[in-house]
Amino acid sequence: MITILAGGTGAAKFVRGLSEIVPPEEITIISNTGDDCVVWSLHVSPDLDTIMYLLAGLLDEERGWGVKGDTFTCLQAMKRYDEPTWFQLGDRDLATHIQRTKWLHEGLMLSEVTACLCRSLGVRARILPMSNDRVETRIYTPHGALSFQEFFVRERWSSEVTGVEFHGGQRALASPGVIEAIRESDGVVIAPSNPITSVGPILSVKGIRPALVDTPARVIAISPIVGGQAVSGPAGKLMEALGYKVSALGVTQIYRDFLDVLIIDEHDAALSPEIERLGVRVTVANTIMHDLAAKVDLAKTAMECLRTDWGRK
Ligand code: FO1
Repeated sequence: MITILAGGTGAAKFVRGLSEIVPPEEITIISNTGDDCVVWSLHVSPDLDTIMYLLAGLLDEERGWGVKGDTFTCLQAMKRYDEPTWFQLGDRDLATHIQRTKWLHEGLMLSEVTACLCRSLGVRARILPMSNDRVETRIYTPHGALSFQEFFVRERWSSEVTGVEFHGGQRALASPGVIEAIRESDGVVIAPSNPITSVGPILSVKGIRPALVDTPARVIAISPIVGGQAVSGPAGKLMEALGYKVSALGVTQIYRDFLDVLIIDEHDAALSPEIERLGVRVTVANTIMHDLAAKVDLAKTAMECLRTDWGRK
């Protein structure tokens, strides 16, 4: 069993490659829910849905979110009611949010709802929300706090960032199966996701970070920072705002207490000695996943890192 900590488009690309070489029944994905939002009274879980759609063969892989070939007729109609339409929900995607919201109102937990949605869509890998409790990523700016989607989509991450909070994280309990997956896996992979706002909320949930520190499984991560820049999105901006170096070294600092191996890009090979001085082994590979072959190659590298005999933890 391989457990992946995932959030956003980088994770989806990695899981796409992994799904070509590991049977779905052997994959558990622990997904960020700090980006969840309520749109038109519907509960939207973007990172859960991205992985779910990917594994169901429904994801718009070019955009990195939503359902491929979706239409936006409802969104256009909502404009006539002066409802906010900056967060674009497609018509087919809406069915997922309507169903999720219905089941949540009927009293199911988010993890149960996710399992039901996955079953309906034929997803055989296990997708677990990090928590059934609400953990909300808040981005602080000089003009006040924004939710993650306000910062990321509405403001196109242009606001100055003065802080990040995972509101509710310390009280939140890991959802059923999360701690066991980390403890009992053959390996744990932190996907090449934003370490602050995709992986950070997962690590904020009570018990998850200690489980990563204690697990007998090897824990590896793939750096989402290449050549001093995020491969996509605001990871660099957020790392800088929180005082980390925008480099694979900064990624190491964030994960250092539980990380065994960091996969860094070929462009960053020169950082290897400094990273290894922090007690983390390094593997150098092409981490830019432009096509399916590159996604599969990176997944194979990650699986080799889990298998290589580097001695015990
Ligand atoms: N990202 C955008 O950049 N613009 C959107 O309008 C947008 C809508 C959207 C709807 C459903 C969904 O599941 C994801 C959506 N995303 C959109 C992506 C989302 O903001 C990000 O993938 C994550 O929250 C970051 O991991």
